[in-house]
Amino acid sequence: MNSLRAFCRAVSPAFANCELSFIGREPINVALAQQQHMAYVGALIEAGVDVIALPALPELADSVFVEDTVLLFDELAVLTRPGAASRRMEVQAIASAVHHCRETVADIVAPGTLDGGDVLRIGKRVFVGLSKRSNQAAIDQLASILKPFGYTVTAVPMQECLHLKSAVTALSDDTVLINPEWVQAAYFKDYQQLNVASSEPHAANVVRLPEAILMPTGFPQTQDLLVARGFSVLTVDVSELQKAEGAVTCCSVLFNG
Ligand code: CIR
Repeated sequence: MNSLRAFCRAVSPAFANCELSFIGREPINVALAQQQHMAYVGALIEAGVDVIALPALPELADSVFVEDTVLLFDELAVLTRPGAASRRMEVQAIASAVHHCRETVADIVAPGTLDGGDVLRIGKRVFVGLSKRSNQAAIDQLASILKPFGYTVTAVPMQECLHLKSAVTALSDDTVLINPEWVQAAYFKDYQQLNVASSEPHAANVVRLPEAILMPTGFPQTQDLLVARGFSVLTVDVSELQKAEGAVTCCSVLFNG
């Protein structure tokens, strides 16, 4: 288990039919989304990640957002039950690949609903957004599944954004990047907190790589804040993925392999 690996799935030709919850629908250039996704995968590979590239699923519009379908811990995997019914088939599509990576695979079951975008793991602590997509039943199931492995699970109420990781992600084991308008900072009181620039509410969603933070282009003030704190920052243009309410964490499931 010493290399960093990631599942990524190519953008579906049906991408323009994506689910939307908190933003309005704008025309999506699917070919450009596919190019941007390839550049995102390229950035992961360049950063030393061993990417497992999964094929596009023509029927499943949102399937590029693999993060929502599975949680990968060192000890086990947890297949989710996404909150949007249109996305549940995505879980079946990734299950066999997941079984190749972990011997223990648990499932979130009805009435639980859970999107991986709501799950923020920092060390042995797991924060789960109580969002439009993820409910208390799933959080209770996850807590029981993870307890034998020493993880503690905390439910975090949230508003005005799709997923917990739209509002807060980890920059390191002791620092989070947070938009305190969308989630209460008190839940993360055990961590140093760096607030996104107030003019860049969507900037909190970043991917923590071993040597750098990967974030979307278009958030220059927050990027400067990270650099001033000593983080090395890589950027990718994900404008077409953002029109589908996605960002950078959602396009990969990172795990130790
Ligand atoms: C959805 O509404 O499910 C997709 N259009 C966007 C999902 C983005 N996922 C994520 O940030 N983890």
